Amino acid sequence: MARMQTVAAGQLGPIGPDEARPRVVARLIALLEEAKRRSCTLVVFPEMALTPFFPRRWIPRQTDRDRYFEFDMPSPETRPLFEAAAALNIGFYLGYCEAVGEGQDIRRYNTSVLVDGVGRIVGKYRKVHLPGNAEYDPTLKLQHLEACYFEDGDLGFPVFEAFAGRVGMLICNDRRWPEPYRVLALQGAELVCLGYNSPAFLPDTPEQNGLRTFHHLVPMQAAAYQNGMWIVATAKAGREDGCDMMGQSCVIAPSGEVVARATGVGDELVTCRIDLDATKAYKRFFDFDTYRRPQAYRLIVDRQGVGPPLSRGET
Ligand code: CDV
Repeated sequence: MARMQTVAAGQLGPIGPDEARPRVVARLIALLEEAKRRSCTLVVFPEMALTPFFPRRWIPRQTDRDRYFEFDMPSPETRPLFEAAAALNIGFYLGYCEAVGEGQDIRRYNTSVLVDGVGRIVGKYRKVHLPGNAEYDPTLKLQHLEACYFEDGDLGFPVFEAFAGRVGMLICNDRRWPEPYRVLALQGAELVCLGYNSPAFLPDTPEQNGLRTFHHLVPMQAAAYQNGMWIVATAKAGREDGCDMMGQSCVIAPSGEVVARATGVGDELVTCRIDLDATKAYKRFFDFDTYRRPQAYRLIVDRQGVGPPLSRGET
């Protein structure tokens, strides 16, 4: 039996430095309205979908950083998005900067929420793999200060029953690591929603020769196939705050094939009709119950970085 959903990547063009939340929310609502015309049930928006990607800037004072954070979700400014989604009966994934707590005890995360078709938050994820520097380094051509502005996500990789299936969430750099997908797949995830902000060029990396898009896609395509899952990956695109973003939002099938892809670098809805039951053939092929050998993989959780070779018989 097919479990069909029409899903969309709600790609965003750049968000201006002084673009107020209500203006951004209006852009998100316009994408939801287009999604309704195309019969979508779920729209995946990018990482930090309410603000510019501020970690590429050094902002010394916390009070100045806090304008990028949401202390409530929804807030008076973001509630219209939730109301529009409920009125249109469309769910969404939204990436944003989350602040929790009060006074001296405020914690800040790079977060996403999954919202169902009646405007209810059904899941939250906090980014685990925060790239970049924990301190400002003036010698770098491009700052990336996520590790300075956010704490590591503390919610693990949860999976939620939603949209007729099991849904997990990841954020940007998470997509380059194999472990998150497998942790989601071990909980039966069939669909992974992922928002990202990836520069089109990264100075000081081995990606100067046109490999950026390849390195964006190859881990997701491998993960979709190895774990039997759909992936909807959504970019912030275009030139934002002096930085060209890669765009390339896409939908990846459990076969590992890219089945839908953005063509531009502005606000754009990439839609795809997916069958969650198409995951089954791949999950059956890899048949974790029969073929996985966790006892042989112990090093993956016991060791963080590279160390000496194991002794004979050790795992
Ligand atoms: N926002 C990100 O996580 N960006 C990273 C870059 C900086 C490596 C990414 O994986 O695209």
